[in-house]
Amino acid sequence: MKIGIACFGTSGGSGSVAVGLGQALASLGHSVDFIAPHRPPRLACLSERVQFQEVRGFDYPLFDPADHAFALAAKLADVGQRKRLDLVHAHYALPHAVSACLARELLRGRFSLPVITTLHGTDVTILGRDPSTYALAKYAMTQSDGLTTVSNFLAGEIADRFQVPGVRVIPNFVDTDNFQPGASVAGLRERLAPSGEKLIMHISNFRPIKQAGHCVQIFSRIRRKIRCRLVMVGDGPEVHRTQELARELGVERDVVFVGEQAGVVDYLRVASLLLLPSKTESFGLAALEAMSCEVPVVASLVGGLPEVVDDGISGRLLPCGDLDGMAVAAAEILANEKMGASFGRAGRATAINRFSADRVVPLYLEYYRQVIDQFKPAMGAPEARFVR
Ligand code: GMT
Repeated sequence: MKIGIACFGTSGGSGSVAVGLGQALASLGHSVDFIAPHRPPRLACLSERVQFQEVRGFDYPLFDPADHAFALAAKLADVGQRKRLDLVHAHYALPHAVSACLARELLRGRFSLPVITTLHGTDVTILGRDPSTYALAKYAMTQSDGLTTVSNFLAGEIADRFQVPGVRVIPNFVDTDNFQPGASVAGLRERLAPSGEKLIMHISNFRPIKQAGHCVQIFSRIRRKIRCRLVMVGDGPEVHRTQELARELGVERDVVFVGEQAGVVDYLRVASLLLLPSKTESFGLAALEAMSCEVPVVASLVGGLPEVVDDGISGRLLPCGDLDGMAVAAAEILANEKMGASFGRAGRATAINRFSADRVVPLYLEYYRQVIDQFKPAMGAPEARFVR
């Protein structure tokens, strides 16, 4: 198949899933065109089967550079027809799914371009709450020819908030060959833990929903009992405020902000724990990637995380905001090597048995074929509905 993938060019979870899916599809012999404003950070290498089509804003003075959605629709229609794509897979409702549906309509009567949308989380839980974006998000859901989401939790949110039932749940996945325990890059552990401290990792895009400040508050509690350091991986709007908080709590010497890192796996390989105290997570890809590297997870008991982390088996899940509870749970794991190793082994088993690319990517392929088969005959029916 020839697949177009519309996604963010940033390092957030939906972009990471989109890149992982495209690369897996290419390794199975399909050809994939990524269509985005910037090359996604994890899209390391291109080939004749994996290409990147940059979406540039219209060079027209009256147009606001923010008119990205129109430029995306035009690019999708151009690439779709020129490369005779079998379908477009839009990751995230806005702007990707709306632009993909517009591209399909631009081609109607000349070329059939089915649209499959995957809803990833904040496109439902945040954009779905805001009246100015609710209608657009609902349009994306009802006009897509196929609709998937990443957890049963989010499928429930979609049904409740948008009255769109029967969304296909295809979970996020992890490349368990890449995300596996092992030697990290030379010197990284020594640089991060010069006195052999245990390393607690937080990996996110530092948006408010991640509650990075809670990580520092939890860490300040753990540090009283255990020699450890907190490594903050990623970048985003909350970094500066989180650095300020570390200074206020007097722990700034043991909290390391390393910014965006293409090699997240290298940091996970030197971690003793992943901390993810988010306000909500539709799935929590960072937790799955940590588990695949045999890193125990302490996270909020919210959203889709209980579908990923088994409390007391591969990590600990505590109520969002329970800083003392998360600190006690984390300290217990760090102090008990056997517990940490057991949680790590169980986490990797979960990654391999439930969320590996080998298991999940075929589910997308089967769904693609269903949607294409359903779409072609109904090509003339403007009210084509998505495959349930
Ligand atoms: O906020 C982020 O983590 C980025 C966001 C996104 O849409 O890029 O992540 C969402 O999608 C990820 C991949 O499906 C999920 O693992 C995250 O849980 C989800 N984030 C939230 O729901 C807050």
